[in-house]
Amino acid sequence: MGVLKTYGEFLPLTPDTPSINLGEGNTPLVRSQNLERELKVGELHFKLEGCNPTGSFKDRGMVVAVARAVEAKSEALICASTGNTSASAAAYGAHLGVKTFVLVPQGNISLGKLAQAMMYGANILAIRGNFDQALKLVLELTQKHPLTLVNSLNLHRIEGQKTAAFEIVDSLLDAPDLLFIPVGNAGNITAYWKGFKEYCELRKARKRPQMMGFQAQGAAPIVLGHPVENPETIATAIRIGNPASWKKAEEARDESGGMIGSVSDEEILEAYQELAQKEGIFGEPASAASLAGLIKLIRCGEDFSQKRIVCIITGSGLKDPDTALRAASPPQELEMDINLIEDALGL
Ligand code: AN7
Repeated sequence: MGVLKTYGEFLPLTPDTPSINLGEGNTPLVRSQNLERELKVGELHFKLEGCNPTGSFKDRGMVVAVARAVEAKSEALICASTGNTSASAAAYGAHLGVKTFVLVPQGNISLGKLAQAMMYGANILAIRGNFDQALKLVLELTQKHPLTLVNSLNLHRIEGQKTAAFEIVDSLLDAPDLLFIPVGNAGNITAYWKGFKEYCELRKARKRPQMMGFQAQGAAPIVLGHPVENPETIATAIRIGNPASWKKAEEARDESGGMIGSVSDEEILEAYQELAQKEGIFGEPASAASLAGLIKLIRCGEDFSQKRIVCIITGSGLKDPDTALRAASPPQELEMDINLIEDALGL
C-alpha cells in the first residue's frame, strides 16, 4: 500500500500531494532464531529494511520528499550520497519523471548502489572527495539553483522514515526496551526517535525505547565529540565524518537514556556474517553495525536477559557483493563426476 497511504495522517501531506507508492514500508519484523538464545537476550527482533523497493530504509523518506517536490513543481532533485540515498532518489525521480542529480564519493560506493542509480537513469557525478565534501557542494548548488535537496536535511525525509518506528509499535503492540541502529549522517536515528515519541504521545505505545546508535570506529564523530576529516570504514554507507543531524542524534540519545557508541570493522564483519549464517538475514555491512553494537555490549557484561530488543537492518546485503565475496568462503570448483562430488560433500 505504501507509506503515504498507510500513515498519511501522520505525514506532512496536502490534498495536492501526488499519491505515489513503489511498495515502500510494511517491512518484516523477524524474531531471532539463534542469536537471541546465544546472546541471552529476552527477545530479539530484526527489522528488515532491505525489503524496501530499492533495498534500503531510504525509500520511506524519499517517497514523501519526492511527492512534495513534485507537488511544488520542482525541476530536479539533488543529493550527496554514500549510495543508498542516490539509489532511492533515482528510483522515485524516475517513477515521477523528475530529473535526479547525485554526487557520490568516487571509489567508495558499493557496486549494487552504483548500478541502481545508473539503471534508474540518474545523472551521477563521482567526485574526488568524501561524502561530507559532496554534501557541502550539494548544499552550495541548492543555494544557487532551483533544485530540491533530498538528503535528510529535507525534513520530509525524516517524516517518512519515522514510519518504521510506527510499524515496530504496531507489530509489537508497544515500543521495544532498546533499539539498536547504525548511525551515519544521523537522519535515521532522528526519525525513529521522532516516530516513537509521537506514537507515545498518541498513546499507541506505553513507553519509548532507549536509542542505541552505532558508528563505525573510523567514522565515529559523535562518539569522539568532533568531526572526522578522513573517515574510513569498510561499511561505506556510514563512512561519514560530520553528520548533518548530529545534534538531533545527541538529543535522541540523551532524551531516551541511550548511547551512541562505535564498532570496529572487524566487529562489523563478524556481525555481518553471524546475521547471515545464524539468522538467514543478509544485510549490508553498515546494517550489521546495529547487531555488532549489541554483541559488543553483551561481551562487556551487559545483561539484556529481561529486555525486548529490535535491531534495524537498514539495507540489503546484495548491494555490496564485493564485501560479501571477500568475507565468505568461495565455492569449490569440481569436475562433473558424482564420486568426486560425493567426496567433496562428505556424503
Ligand atoms: C544501509 O545513502 O547516508 O544515519 O547517503 O545506507 O540516517 O545516515 C546512507 C546511510 C545506515 C546511516 N545504513 O543512516 C546515504 C547515506 C545504511 C545506510 C545508514 C545509511 P543515517
